[in-house]
Amino acid sequence: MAQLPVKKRRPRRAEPAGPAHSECLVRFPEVVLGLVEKRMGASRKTFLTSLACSRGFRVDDPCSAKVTHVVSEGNSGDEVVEWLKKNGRPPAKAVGDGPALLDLSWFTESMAAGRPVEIEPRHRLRVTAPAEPLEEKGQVAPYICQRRTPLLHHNTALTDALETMAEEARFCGSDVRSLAFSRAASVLKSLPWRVKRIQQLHTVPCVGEHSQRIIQEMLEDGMSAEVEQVRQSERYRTMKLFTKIFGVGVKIASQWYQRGLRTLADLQLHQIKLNLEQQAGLLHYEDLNTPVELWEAEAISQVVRKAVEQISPGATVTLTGGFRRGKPCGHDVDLLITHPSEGQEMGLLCRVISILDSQGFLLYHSTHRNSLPSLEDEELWVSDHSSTMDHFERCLSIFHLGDLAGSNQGGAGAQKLGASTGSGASSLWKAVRVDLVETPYSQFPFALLGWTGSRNFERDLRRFSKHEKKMTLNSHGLYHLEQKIFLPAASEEEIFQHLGLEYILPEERNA
Ligand code: 8DG
Ligand code: CA
Ligand code: CA
Repeated sequence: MAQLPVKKRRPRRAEPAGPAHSECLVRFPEVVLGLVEKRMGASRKTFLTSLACSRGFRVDDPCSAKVTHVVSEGNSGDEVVEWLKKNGRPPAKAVGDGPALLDLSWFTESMAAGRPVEIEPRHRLRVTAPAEPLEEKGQVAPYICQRRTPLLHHNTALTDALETMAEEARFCGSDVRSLAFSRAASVLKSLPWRVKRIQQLHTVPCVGEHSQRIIQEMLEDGMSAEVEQVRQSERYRTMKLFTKIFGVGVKIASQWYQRGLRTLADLQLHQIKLNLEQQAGLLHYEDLNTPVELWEAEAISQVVRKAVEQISPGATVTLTGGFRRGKPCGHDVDLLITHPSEGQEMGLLCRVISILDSQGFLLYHSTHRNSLPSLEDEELWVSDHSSTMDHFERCLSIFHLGDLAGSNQGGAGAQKLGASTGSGASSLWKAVRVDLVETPYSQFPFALLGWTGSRNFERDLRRFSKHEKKMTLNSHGLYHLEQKIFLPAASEEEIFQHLGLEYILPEERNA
């Protein structure tokens, strides 16, 4: 990591990089840094500017409209916004419209990596000033991707009830009904107020008649008899038990239920034939249904990162899925692997898997080969499945998470504990589900958007693209169906721009 000199404070107006810097070779034309002098001081700013230029970054006056990444040290997000305003930068029209406001940690990591690293939630400065509302007062946008949906919201009891109903409908094979409940739950999560009366929802979209009935019951009685009945029902409980086995979907669980099976032990009693995935799922049932915590996800990311760097220096590993949306825990770990030189990523995943396997990290894995003939094939983008297709090389795995917290040495720790015979709460190690995906650099922003979720957010983003913009969006790219062109993007922000949508931060996609 770059050694930074001790801070020196000298109040002076921010200045653009001098002529010496402009002579440096620009390697990242899409990124323009602006360093905030407040608290950083002029001499340190000059040093950091030279450092950035020597690494191929453009640096400009932070108040310039060209700046895409504003970096500051020791200031809060609000202080930076205030400082920019005072120094003449026009205010952003909406949250997300304007440069990313970043802590120095993003800068130092980027300098160390020799390229702009992926912006993670921890890099962003929090702006608490009231955001420009996305919707007119009293109006809620119809598509989830037009709304901001935080992780913590005001209507948890109602959304839990609706999500139970959505799950029950899915267990019955009624995807349409399930989606309706799920959409109603999503919209309630986005409301910046607590629902107290059903009348408040009359102008809110996506809350159908049945959802309204459930909500009304909840508001009047504090519970819904219908939801409680579902939760207590033998079928719902059994379906939940079975579908929580990795590799078991609604169809199989339903067949087992029809045959009279009710417990995990029944699977053995009835000598049910399980595939390898399901066998692993059953063997590690308890662990795989214990939430994965953020530190565990980060420890696994680090193990994968080490293996990746061993094979291909410069390649990156990005933690995505729910953790990228700011969730403190999740049901699995989703990792995207790419390399800034297009083509260098090819075969990487396969070799990473083989290293991880030899280090004793993999309890189970199954790789899915890239089956994509050619993205240039227009038929592919016009077909019905185009928006959900995902042809990346990927691996569904179960990781052996050793005593990483104690040893902080992935391989060594896991090997030491590799002889453990079982998982479970009392064991020193834990089985964790991990999805690994290899993506070409040019498709990375699309893959990142696609794998960040939530599923509801993604579904509506694709629906919006198709119905409102005549475009097909998936984890590989964005295709304009009428103009018959691909719309490339170097960041998630650019994809939102192509779609004419305000940028929604990952933490606001918890629909
Ligand atoms: P959790 O693990 O925290 O409980 O939730 P999550 O991270 O939101 O859910 P997830 O099931 O791990 O899925 C994360 C995102 O990845 C979600 O938006 C859906 C997406 N995703 C898959 N499989 C595939 C796939 O095959 N292709 C694409 N493009 N996305 C996928 O889960
Ligand atoms: Ca996940
Ligand atoms: Ca996943």
